[in-house]
Amino acid sequence: MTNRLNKASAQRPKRMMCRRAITNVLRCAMITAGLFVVGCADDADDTSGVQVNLTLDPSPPVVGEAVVSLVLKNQDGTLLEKAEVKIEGNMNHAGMKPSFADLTEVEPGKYDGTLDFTMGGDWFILVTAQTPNGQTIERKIDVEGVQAR
Ligand SMILES: [Cu+2]
Repeated sequence: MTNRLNKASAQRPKRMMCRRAITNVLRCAMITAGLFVVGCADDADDTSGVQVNLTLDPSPPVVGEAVVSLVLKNQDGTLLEKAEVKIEGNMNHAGMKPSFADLTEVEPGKYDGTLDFTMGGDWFILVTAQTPNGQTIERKIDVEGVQAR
Protein backbone atom coordinates (compact mmCIF):
# COMPACT_ATOMS: atom_id res chain seq x y z
CA MET A 1 0.00 0.00 0.00
CA THR A 2 2.71 2.46 1.01
CA ASN A 3 4.68 1.49 -2.05
CA ARG A 4 1.73 2.13 -4.27
CA LEU A 5 1.16 5.60 -2.84
CA ASN A 6 4.82 6.47 -3.20
CA LYS A 7 4.78 5.30 -6.77
CA ALA A 8 1.74 7.39 -7.60
CA SER A 9 3.18 10.56 -6.12
CA ALA A 10 6.54 9.97 -7.76
CA GLN A 11 4.75 9.88 -11.07
CA ARG A 12 2.82 13.07 -10.58
CA PRO A 13 5.34 15.18 -12.54
CA LYS A 14 4.76 12.92 -15.54
CA ARG A 15 1.15 13.98 -15.58
CA MET A 16 2.23 17.60 -15.86
CA MET A 17 4.41 16.68 -18.81
CA CYS A 18 1.46 14.94 -20.37
CA ARG A 19 -0.66 18.07 -20.02
CA ARG A 20 1.96 19.96 -22.00
CA ALA A 21 1.31 17.58 -24.84
CA ILE A 22 -2.33 18.57 -25.04
CA THR A 23 -1.98 19.73 -28.64
CA ASN A 24 -0.76 16.29 -29.57
CA VAL A 25 -3.72 14.76 -27.79
CA LEU A 26 -6.10 16.92 -29.78
CA ARG A 27 -4.33 16.06 -33.00
CA CYS A 28 -4.61 12.35 -32.18
CA ALA A 29 -8.27 12.74 -31.32
CA MET A 30 -9.00 14.31 -34.67
CA ILE A 31 -7.10 11.67 -36.62
CA THR A 32 -8.78 8.77 -34.87
CA ALA A 33 -12.33 10.06 -35.22
CA GLY A 34 -14.78 7.83 -33.43
CA LEU A 35 -12.20 6.56 -31.00
CA PHE A 36 -11.88 8.01 -27.56
CA VAL A 37 -8.25 8.96 -27.11
CA VAL A 38 -7.54 9.34 -23.43
CA GLY A 39 -3.81 9.66 -23.55
CA CYS A 40 -0.93 10.48 -25.81
CA ALA A 41 2.17 10.28 -23.70
CA ASP A 42 5.17 11.96 -25.23
CA ASP A 43 8.84 11.34 -24.67
CA ALA A 44 9.23 13.83 -21.83
CA ASP A 45 8.97 11.26 -19.05
CA ASP A 46 11.76 8.90 -20.04
CA THR A 47 14.70 8.88 -22.39
CA SER A 48 13.33 6.25 -24.77
CA GLY A 49 11.42 8.68 -26.98
CA VAL A 50 8.72 6.05 -27.36
CA GLN A 51 5.22 7.44 -27.90
CA VAL A 52 2.33 5.68 -26.22
CA ASN A 53 -1.20 6.34 -27.49
CA LEU A 54 -4.07 4.75 -25.62
CA THR A 55 -7.67 4.33 -26.72
CA LEU A 56 -10.60 2.71 -24.95
CA ASP A 57 -13.69 0.89 -26.13
CA PRO A 58 -16.35 1.64 -24.99
CA SER A 59 -15.74 5.34 -24.93
CA PRO A 60 -16.31 7.20 -22.81
CA PRO A 61 -15.47 4.34 -20.44
CA VAL A 62 -18.12 2.75 -18.25
CA VAL A 63 -17.86 0.32 -15.34
CA GLY A 64 -17.04 -3.17 -16.55
CA GLU A 65 -14.63 -4.61 -19.08
CA ALA A 66 -13.08 -2.28 -21.61
CA VAL A 67 -10.83 -3.01 -24.56
CA VAL A 68 -7.61 -1.07 -24.10
CA SER A 69 -5.59 -0.45 -27.28
CA LEU A 70 -2.10 0.95 -27.24
CA VAL A 71 -0.11 2.10 -30.24
CA LEU A 72 3.61 2.33 -29.56
CA LYS A 73 5.90 4.35 -31.80
CA ASN A 74 9.63 4.82 -31.71
CA GLN A 75 11.14 8.27 -31.58
CA ASP A 76 11.50 8.26 -35.36
CA GLY A 77 7.79 7.58 -35.78
CA THR A 78 8.11 3.93 -36.79
CA LEU A 79 5.88 1.42 -35.05
CA LEU A 80 7.41 -0.34 -32.07
CA GLU A 81 6.80 -4.02 -32.74
CA LYS A 82 7.27 -7.15 -30.66
CA ALA A 83 7.14 -5.45 -27.26
CA GLU A 84 5.80 -7.16 -24.16
CA VAL A 85 3.12 -4.89 -22.80
CA LYS A 86 1.34 -5.04 -19.45
CA ILE A 87 -1.06 -2.57 -17.93
CA GLU A 88 -2.31 -1.95 -14.42
CA GLY A 89 -5.45 0.07 -13.73
CA ASN A 90 -5.81 1.92 -10.44
CA MET A 91 -8.21 4.42 -9.01
CA ASN A 92 -7.17 7.76 -7.57
CA HIS A 93 -8.31 6.79 -4.06
CA ALA A 94 -6.93 4.22 -1.64
CA GLY A 95 -8.34 0.83 -0.86
CA MET A 96 -9.09 -0.51 -4.34
CA LYS A 97 -7.69 -3.65 -5.85
CA PRO A 98 -5.91 -2.82 -9.10
CA SER A 99 -6.95 -4.43 -12.39
CA PHE A 100 -4.29 -6.02 -14.57
CA ALA A 101 -4.03 -7.04 -18.21
CA ASP A 102 -1.39 -8.44 -20.54
CA LEU A 103 -1.77 -6.95 -23.99
CA THR A 104 -1.42 -8.88 -27.24
CA GLU A 105 0.07 -7.43 -30.41
CA VAL A 106 -2.85 -7.53 -32.84
CA GLU A 107 -1.13 -5.69 -35.67
CA PRO A 108 2.36 -4.23 -35.91
CA GLY A 109 2.84 -1.80 -33.02
CA LYS A 110 -0.78 -2.13 -31.82
CA TYR A 111 -1.46 -3.94 -28.57
CA ASP A 112 -4.91 -4.85 -27.26
CA GLY A 113 -6.22 -6.25 -24.00
CA THR A 114 -9.20 -6.23 -21.68
CA LEU A 115 -9.18 -4.26 -18.45
CA ASP A 116 -11.90 -4.39 -15.82
CA PHE A 117 -13.00 -1.00 -14.50
CA THR A 118 -14.55 -2.23 -11.27
CA MET A 119 -15.98 1.09 -10.08
CA GLY A 120 -17.02 4.45 -11.46
CA GLY A 121 -14.70 7.42 -10.98
CA ASP A 122 -11.20 8.53 -11.87
CA TRP A 123 -8.68 5.87 -12.87
CA PHE A 124 -5.13 5.86 -14.15
CA ILE A 125 -3.40 3.20 -16.19
CA LEU A 126 0.24 2.30 -15.65
CA VAL A 127 1.78 0.99 -18.85
CA THR A 128 4.92 -1.15 -18.76
CA ALA A 129 6.45 -2.20 -22.07
CA GLN A 130 9.59 -4.25 -22.58
CA THR A 131 11.04 -3.52 -25.99
CA PRO A 132 12.89 -6.13 -28.06
CA ASN A 133 16.16 -4.29 -27.45
CA GLY A 134 15.75 -4.52 -23.68
CA GLN A 135 14.38 -1.10 -22.80
CA THR A 136 11.58 -0.74 -20.28
CA ILE A 137 9.01 1.93 -21.06
CA GLU A 138 6.78 3.09 -18.20
CA ARG A 139 3.92 5.54 -18.54
CA LYS A 140 1.00 6.71 -16.47
CA ILE A 141 -2.13 7.68 -18.39
CA ASP A 142 -5.14 9.22 -16.67
CA VAL A 143 -8.58 7.84 -17.41
CA GLU A 144 -10.95 10.21 -15.71
CA GLY A 145 -14.66 9.85 -15.24
CA VAL A 146 -15.35 6.15 -15.71
CA GLN A 147 -19.15 6.15 -15.59
CA ALA A 148 -21.23 3.99 -13.30
CA ARG A 149 -23.73 1.84 -15.14
CU1 LIG B 1 -12.80 3.01 -6.43
